Amino acid sequence: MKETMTSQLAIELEDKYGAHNYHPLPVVLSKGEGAKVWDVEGKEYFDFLSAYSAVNQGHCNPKIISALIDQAKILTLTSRAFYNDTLGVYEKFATTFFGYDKILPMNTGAEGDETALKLCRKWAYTKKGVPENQAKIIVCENNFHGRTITVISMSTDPDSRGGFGPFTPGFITIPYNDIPALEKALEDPNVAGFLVEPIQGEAGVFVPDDGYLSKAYALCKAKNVLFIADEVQTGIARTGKLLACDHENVRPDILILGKALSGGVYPISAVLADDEIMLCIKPGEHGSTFGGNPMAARVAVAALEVVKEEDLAGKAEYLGKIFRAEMSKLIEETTLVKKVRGKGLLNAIIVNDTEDSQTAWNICMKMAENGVLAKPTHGNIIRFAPPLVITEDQLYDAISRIKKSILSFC
Ligand code: IF1
Repeated sequence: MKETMTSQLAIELEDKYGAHNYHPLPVVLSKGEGAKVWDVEGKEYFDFLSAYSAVNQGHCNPKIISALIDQAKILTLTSRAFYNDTLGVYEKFATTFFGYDKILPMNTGAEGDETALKLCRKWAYTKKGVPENQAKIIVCENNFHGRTITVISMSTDPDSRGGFGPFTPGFITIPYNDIPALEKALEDPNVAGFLVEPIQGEAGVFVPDDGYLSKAYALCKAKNVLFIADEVQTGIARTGKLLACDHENVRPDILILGKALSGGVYPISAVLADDEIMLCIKPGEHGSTFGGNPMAARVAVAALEVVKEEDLAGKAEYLGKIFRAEMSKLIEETTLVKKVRGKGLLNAIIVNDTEDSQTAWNICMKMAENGVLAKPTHGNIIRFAPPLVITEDQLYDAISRIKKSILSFC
């Protein structure tokens, strides 16, 4: 007899049979629609994490789901050993949508970053003339680009890299949002690229100074170094523009996308670049079994159409201003909230406590009780990133629940 699922049972099953590589909030979700999710017992929540900005188009977006279901009945996977009738259509759509010559389709964000690193190194050896195996890539402290060995080799977070050595060489680490430090690092003639998040998400929604991205881009261009933007979390309208780099009119030499490229329906990532860079990788030099499969091709086109048809960037811009204005009022009302920061609907509050305090976690537990789901990033920072389809009324409703939760600790 099939056991009736309960939250408790779900948690027990995961604890007994699953790796313990996460510490989730004790909420067991079973349904999602738009900006809302429901747990196994039917309790309703506003989702203010959006699976780390993968569900920008809303949970189970009907247009994306119907593209998935439609293609699933026809052809799901061919591998790239053969052509198929969906990939080229997607590639033309996506390169036109973002304004690049070519796209290299992958699956996860980490694979997107890995692909960008390989592309940058290949370009360094074949086009810039960097001696073989001498290419260096500049990265920023407190970055987050994924969990593979080479990607954590770039990380400065002990939790991400501790105990996983030895690490991949060839990275120079500089402070984020520090133009002089970048200028100095660029003096090394073997530098091939600068990989940067336009806003550091995991680090706690660190928004760099206005002009940082454009100055960094100019410095890279002056030294014939590729500007590589990891927009896996900040892209696809999350920060109020299609790409976070658009806020400064910076066009990355290599653009990395993931997460909401599928609206959270399917693992899809991509790297976009112009021919001079992209064609450095020759047939047989890179790929993946599922990269650019027909399901991903159909889902990604639908997900991007939703972004444009529903003006999700405009919504994120407008609603994000309301969110920050309302949350900033808390700074006057309680010492518990030290700062509010973000762009579009990628925001965070800094809880006036130390990194290792339980306060942020306890606030998230109270918010869950009050019907809003969010999770602390580092210790005392709570990220707020609802689906971009949230309505203004829903946003105000969620804000009042968030305020009530925070003020219950005062
Ligand atoms: C986890 C963090 C966020 C990303 C950026 C690449 C990737 C990510 C800017 C890799 C992925 C996810 C990974 C997930 C939780 C989440 C996360 F907390 F880990 F750091 F969003 F901030 N570039 N971020 O944010 O993409 O391979 O996961 O598809 O690992 O716990 P992925």
